[in-house]
Amino acid sequence: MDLTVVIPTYNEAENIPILVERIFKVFHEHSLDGEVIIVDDNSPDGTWEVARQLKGTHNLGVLRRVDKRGLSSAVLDGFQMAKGKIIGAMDADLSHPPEKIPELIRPIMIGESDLVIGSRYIKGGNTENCSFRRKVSSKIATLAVTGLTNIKDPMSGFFFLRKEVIEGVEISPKGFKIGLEILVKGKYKKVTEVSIIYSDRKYGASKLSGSVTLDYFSHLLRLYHHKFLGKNRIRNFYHE
Ligand SMILES: Nc1nc2c(ncn2[C@@H]2O[C@H](COP(=O)(O)OP(=O)(O)O)[C@@H](O)[C@H]2O)c(=O)[nH]1
Ligand SMILES: [Mg+2]
Repeated sequence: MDLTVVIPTYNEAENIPILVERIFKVFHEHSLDGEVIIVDDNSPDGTWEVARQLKGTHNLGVLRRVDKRGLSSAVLDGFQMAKGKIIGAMDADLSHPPEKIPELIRPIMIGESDLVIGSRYIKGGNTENCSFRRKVSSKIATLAVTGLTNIKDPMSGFFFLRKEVIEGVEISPKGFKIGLEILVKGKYKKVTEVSIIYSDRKYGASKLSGSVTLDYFSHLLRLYHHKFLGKNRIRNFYHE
């Protein structure tokens, strides 16, 4: 199988049918042998049930977790189930355009890259419909990681990688930024950014809260510690 797209969900019942249709349309149009895995943490709005009803003819897996909560751990559980040679993640809230998937996986498919990030902050990328507050907090969060990576949008939740990049790597299930964790700890030679237009959610609410922000900074401290005091200090800072 070419690729697996993992979608973490929490209260995304309105978004998920629209997103799933768009992804499989893209797979079909580009003759991609792909699967989608939705990892839902027992959403009160029944996202897992809505997702199960979409299975039909689609190559769609639904994991309903009742004992766990958290974005990064959901993506990791999805990766465990993945059958694709290329694995990746995207948000459920229609912020990430699935039509970009072929462009994102191409450098990996042709062996030019190991990890590809959908980037808002390179030429051609942008954010739409985002409040000023949200734009500023995203920029601050991104500035805070400049010592960890020179990637322009390391906080992106839209990314793909060769499965081997995280094989045998200890990836923390805590936190909201699994892509950043992979950028810092993953085994890769080349990482590429591909521009995307990010559009803020129309339906449902963001799960980013005060406690998530605190978690974010403690996560960053752990990653800085890993990078500068850990065993693999120099790995992956400079990307050509
Ligand atoms: N499974 C799971 N998914 C989550 C959790 N928190 C957020 N998500 C999903 O992760 C994605 C990003 O979350 P979102 O609230 O849009 O974050 P924001 O875009 O940073 O405001 C969405 O698809 C959410 O439904 C969680 O605790 N568990
Ligand atoms: Mg969102």
